[in-house]
Order: sequence, then structure tokens, then C-alpha cells
Amino acid sequence: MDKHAAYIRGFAERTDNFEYYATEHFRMSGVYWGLTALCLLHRRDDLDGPAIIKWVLECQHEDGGFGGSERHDAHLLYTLSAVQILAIYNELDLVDADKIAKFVAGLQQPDGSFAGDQWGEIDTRFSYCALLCLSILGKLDAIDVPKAAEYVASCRNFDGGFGCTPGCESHAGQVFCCVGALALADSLHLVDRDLLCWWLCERQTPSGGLNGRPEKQEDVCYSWWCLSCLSILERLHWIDQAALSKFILFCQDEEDGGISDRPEDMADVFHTFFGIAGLSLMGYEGLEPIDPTYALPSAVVDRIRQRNGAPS
Ligand code: GRG
Ligand code: ZN
Repeated sequence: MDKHAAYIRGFAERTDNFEYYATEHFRMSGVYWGLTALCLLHRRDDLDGPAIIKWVLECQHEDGGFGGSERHDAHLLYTLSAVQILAIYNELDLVDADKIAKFVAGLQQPDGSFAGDQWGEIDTRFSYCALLCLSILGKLDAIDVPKAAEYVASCRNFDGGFGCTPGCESHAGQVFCCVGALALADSLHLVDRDLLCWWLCERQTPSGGLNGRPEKQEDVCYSWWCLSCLSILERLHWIDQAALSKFILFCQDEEDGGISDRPEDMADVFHTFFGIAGLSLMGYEGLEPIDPTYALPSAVVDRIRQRNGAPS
């Protein structure tokens, strides 16, 4: 745990390398991944909270949305990450929730789907981002929630999985977004639970790791994309958790910290977060629990629920 925390801190501190500039456009999500991983390791305050909060606020646009970093266009992906970061630091009062809700609501289309930004790409990822962002802010009433759920359900396939838009192939990443969105919309009855959970547990390969769709390679991040759905749908016991834990642990860089997508590859912050998050979902000793729908530490979600007046 010490090495993973040091790896994440090192990533946050190094700005004189190629990766720093090459990842500029999605830095807001990178900060969310690193910070949430540190929370699960009980080390939230290893990063400079006040500096991060100041930077997050600098990335907000006049229309209420947030960019991936300063000078980048507002997008739902980074608006969600920004709101998640502020929730972790218990600093949601620093932003105008109505202004953010207006930005999100402005991206909903007549069929219930969401565009990611003003340029109009439609994807079920953005449905999840919109619903989660507004749930955290306690502003779900800014959008048409039943219509949002109806659109997500229209992306459901014969195998029980979900894709990016209607008719697109089932992919575990999209399944996470759709199951998460339906959970937030209180519409899980639109999921064919047994069919989908069977498809999800079929993602486990002989390596113990999970893949994202049939015939593809296993990858640590699917420990989150698949497992979170199995957890939401109460079927976590349908996979071999011991074998999956072993696979994730095998992908650790034991010298420099960090977790890679599969054994022998280079570690990165994305897979470090999703590996730790997967272990946390399986109750791995010493890790903070994570909420499978909010993708935030459970303690943060309890606080959000209290703030929004819902029973925790
Ligand atoms: C708050 C956790 C959280 C997420 C925000 C952005 C988002 C919402 C969700 C992304 C879901 C998604 C699509 C994940 C998949 C990422 C991934 C590993 C894509 C790789 O796709 P391919 O086709 O990989 O390159 P395979 O494994 O199919 O070969
Ligand atoms: Zn991956």
C-alpha cells in the first residue's frame, strides 16, 4: 500500500515529462482516479487538497461545465470528475449546483440520451455521467430521469449487456455505465439480472482476470467495470473472487508501486485505481470500501446522502 501511494504521489508531482503534457486533456479524471485510489488506501491527504480544489475551480467554464484542465472545453466526463473530487474534499458548497445542473440538463436530447458536450457525441457513458453528477449535487430533478432510463434501456442487447448507442455491441465499460445509470434512476427493473450477470461472470478467463467482451484479453480495469455491476446486482459471488484477486495482485509493480492492465505491462494511474477499487469491492483487507454506483469511497457517499436529505 505504501508503494502504491508513493507511485500515485510521484505521478502527481512530476510535471517535467512527456506523459504530463500528453494527458493534459483528461487530467481532471486522472486526479479523480489518483485521489480516489489514495482514499481507498487511507491516504487522502497525501495530495495537496487546497491546491487541487483551487485548480478544479479554475477549470470551470461560464456555462457551468468543467474542462479536462485549464483552457480545455467543458465536457460531461470532466464535470463529473470535478464534482467527485469536490465531494471527496467535502467542498461541494464552493460551486453553484444550479449552474452545473443547467449545463448537464442542456445536454439531454429529446430521446432521453445525453451528448458529452456542445459538439454532440451521444454515448451511454454520458447518461451515467449526467445522472451521477446530478445525484451528487442533489439536482436530479433538473433532467427527465424516466426518459434517460428509457434511452439506456434501448441500448440493451440480446445477451443482456449494453452498448454505446442502440444496436452497439455489449462492452463491460458500457454495461457499467448503463447499470450505474439505471441504479441512479431507480430503474434496475429494466435490467435482465440473471442474463446480464451470466454474461458478466463469463468475462472471467483462465488467468483469473476479467475481459470486457467475448474473445478479448483480460485487463485489470474490468475488475471494476464488471465487478461493480455484479455488486450492484447482488451477484458478486458468481465469479471466482480468489482467482481475480490473485490476478490483480500479480499485476502490481512490486518495486516502484502501481498496477498495470496485465502482468508484465507498465503500471499506470488508471489501472492502479481500478485494481485497488476491484480489490476493495471484494472486501480486501485494509482497504476502504468503495460504492459500486458512485465510484467513490462509501464514507463519501454516506455524507452526500446526508447532505441531500436522503436516508443513508
Ligand atoms: C466514475 C468510474 C467512473 C467512470 C465515468 C468514462 C466512464 C464514466 C466510463 C467509461 C466506461 C468504459 C467505456 C470503459 C472501458 C474502457 C476500456 C478498457 C476501453 C477499451 O476498449 P477496447 O475495445 O478494449 O480497446 P477491449 O478490452 O475490448 O479489447
Ligand atoms: Zn484496462
